[in-house]
Amino acid sequence: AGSERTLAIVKPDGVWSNHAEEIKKIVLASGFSILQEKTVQLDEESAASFYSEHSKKKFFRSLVQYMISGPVLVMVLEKENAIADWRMLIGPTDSNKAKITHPRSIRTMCGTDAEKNCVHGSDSDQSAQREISFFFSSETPGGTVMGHDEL
Ligand code: YYY
Ligand code: MG
Repeated sequence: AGSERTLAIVKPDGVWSNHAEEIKKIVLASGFSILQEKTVQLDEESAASFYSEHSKKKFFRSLVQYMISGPVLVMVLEKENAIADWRMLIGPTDSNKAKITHPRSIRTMCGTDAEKNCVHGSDSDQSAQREISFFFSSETPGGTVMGHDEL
């Protein structure tokens, strides 16, 4: 028990399709606190670094291009069991499968396929710590912060 933190991202397709506000409402209605948030434009190097665990996969180059195709909304979420509960809310990786098995999930709501799946969630406590510091520590800023005026 006790509170836990996870990293959530609304990916470029989710920002483009105007789902960021709706997703934030779901986050808050589900009992999470949003501790920090920012909108950032990732560059190729930072997107590749964020997803470095997948660097040998055949989808990696396409994934990096997708992640830099527009701004993303990055949030630190906190609640008891935040990591597993956020993964449960977003649903399975492939939005096409989510539509069948998890019809009420966020990836069903705004994702398209196995790549353009609208949202990210840390998959473990170790990943959450790495990903939160990736975006929110001053040493590794993880992309250019966008003023909301520019969006
Ligand atoms: O953690 P999660 O995002 O659900 O999936 P991962 O297996 O960690 O893959 C990360 C990311 O890679 C996924 O969100 C989309 C992309 N991807 C892909 O483009 N094609 C696949 N077949 C699998 C994953
Ligand atoms: Mg993952």
